[in-house]
Amino acid sequence: MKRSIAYIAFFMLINSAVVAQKATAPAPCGPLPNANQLRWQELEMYAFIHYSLNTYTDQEWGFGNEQLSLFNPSDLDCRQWARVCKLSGMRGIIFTAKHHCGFCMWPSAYTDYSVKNTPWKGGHGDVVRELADACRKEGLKFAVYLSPWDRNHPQYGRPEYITYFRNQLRELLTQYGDIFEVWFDGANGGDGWYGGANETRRIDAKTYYEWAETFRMIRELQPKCVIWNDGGDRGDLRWVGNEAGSVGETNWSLLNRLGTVHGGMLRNGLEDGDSWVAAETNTSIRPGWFYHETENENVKSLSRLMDTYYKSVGRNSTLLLNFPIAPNGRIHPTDSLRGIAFNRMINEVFRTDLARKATVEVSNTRGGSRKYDGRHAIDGKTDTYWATDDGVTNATLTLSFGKPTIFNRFLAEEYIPFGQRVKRFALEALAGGKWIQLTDQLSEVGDGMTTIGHRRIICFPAVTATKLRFTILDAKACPLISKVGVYMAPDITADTPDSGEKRCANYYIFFATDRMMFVNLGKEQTVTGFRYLPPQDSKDGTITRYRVSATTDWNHWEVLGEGEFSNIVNNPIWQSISCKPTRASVIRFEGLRLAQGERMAYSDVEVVGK
Ligand code: FUL
Repeated sequence: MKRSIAYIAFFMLINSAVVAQKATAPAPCGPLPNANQLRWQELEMYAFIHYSLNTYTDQEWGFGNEQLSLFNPSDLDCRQWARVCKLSGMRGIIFTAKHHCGFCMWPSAYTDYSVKNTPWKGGHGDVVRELADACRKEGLKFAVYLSPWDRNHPQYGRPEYITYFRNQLRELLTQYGDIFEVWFDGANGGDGWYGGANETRRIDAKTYYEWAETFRMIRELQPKCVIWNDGGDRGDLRWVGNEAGSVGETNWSLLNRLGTVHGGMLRNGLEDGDSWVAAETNTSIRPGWFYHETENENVKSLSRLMDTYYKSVGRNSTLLLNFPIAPNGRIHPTDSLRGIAFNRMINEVFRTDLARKATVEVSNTRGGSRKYDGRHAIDGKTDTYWATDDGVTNATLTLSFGKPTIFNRFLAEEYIPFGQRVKRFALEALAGGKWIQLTDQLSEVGDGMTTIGHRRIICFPAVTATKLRFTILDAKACPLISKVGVYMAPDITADTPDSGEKRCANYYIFFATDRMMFVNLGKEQTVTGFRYLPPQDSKDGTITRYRVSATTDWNHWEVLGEGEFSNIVNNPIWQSISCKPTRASVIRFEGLRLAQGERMAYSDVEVVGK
């Protein structure tokens, strides 16, 4: 008897050795991420911090001639910023070292337009240094935003400016320790102060900045840094084409190294792209990027932030979430509380992975080997995975929970060091003895069951089921699934709605010309402001320069405000104009300049009154 057991054991050993031999490692598929891109992807969420002279002028874009004396925060505390960001689940901070106005938050040796000529700390302060130190102390990574467009610099638009720009970048890359990312904003509105020239300067964003040389310098000075670049040569990662906080349900981490990138490619990537250029979703916790007191009531709600999380991190992207700094030099309490609640909610949703206790069954295992079997998708390790045989691009993984179990979230991750592969998948739950199809509740296009990549999260109404079947319908090569997870998220739909997004249509609105709108209030009243929500689905007719006037007799008009709607094209949010209390029965709203098209357009307007 003993002998026969020994024989059986011997044969089993031989057999598993044969099986193990058949299971060759899967070959990498298509363009692969490099070590920097992989490290960056693991960050998942990191913060943007917008702070500059704009904070003191209540603007989104400074013109470049703002007074240096404005910068004198009473209570600037970079440690508070870092702590709030950390508690909000952010693993790093990207700081606006220089925004479009050209004001430098560090004492650059190459310009006078910096903190060194402000009253703050008698001109001896350096916000970049304080923040870099605070990040290090809190265990966060640090990165810089350096605006290529500089509305202050006299030589902007000429070749000399490129030397200036690189000198500044060198300062940032050599004096503040490790930098994990550089962010080169593509915005270029043309107008600016430019050392007093006060004119419009147009540049060719593709050629003017000579990015190749700048990139070479970055690689040399900070070899572990990733480059975000929107305006010219391809960087290491890409913009998602909007600032609202979502990337496409289909999101390939690929683009072509050369050629023009248009909106659809930013949103969805390029299935057959020749380079790894993964998506970074950037959005602000408030409507604007800079602090505006008028937006204190409009800090994004928890449900809105969770939606953003699912539509960014849950769609194979990272999330770059902005926290503006208030004039006192701190993150506003509403923003910090909301950020912290956001992180707590993420932890709450993903605390218990119901897949970990389930049994798993797959339709195919690579070489029949234990090394690649389905359990690796639920073992909690990121470097093991379930893999199929070469050529098997249609396969199922079924989780059995043992008893009826309620859940409303599904998560899947691919082993991306070997490339992004899955093109399409399906989810079904066995509820009450019947298989029912689950689809993505947040999908804007189709059923949302397309790419996976680093992480894909599918949200659906809660279902009570004994089994969950995950079917890969199509893939570029044998799928490598490092994780599947199943969760039950709390219902947070009763959360505070975004008060800034209400619609008001109590007025009689009509147009005198393509560029002139009248808002008839019906009766005379005291007006203290006017708000404009640009079109939400197209740039056509979006007003970038405006004039608002008021009358009580259609004869005498009082101008309530005139100016620029900064960054309205990329971030088409409510724009607010305040004015001194003025009696009015009709408001005249003029579109002095449009982003595109001939006819001004709007999604909504609102007259603010007493
Ligand atoms: C935009 C800029 O114009 C905004 O001011 C902001 O910095 C945002 C992150 O990028 O393009």
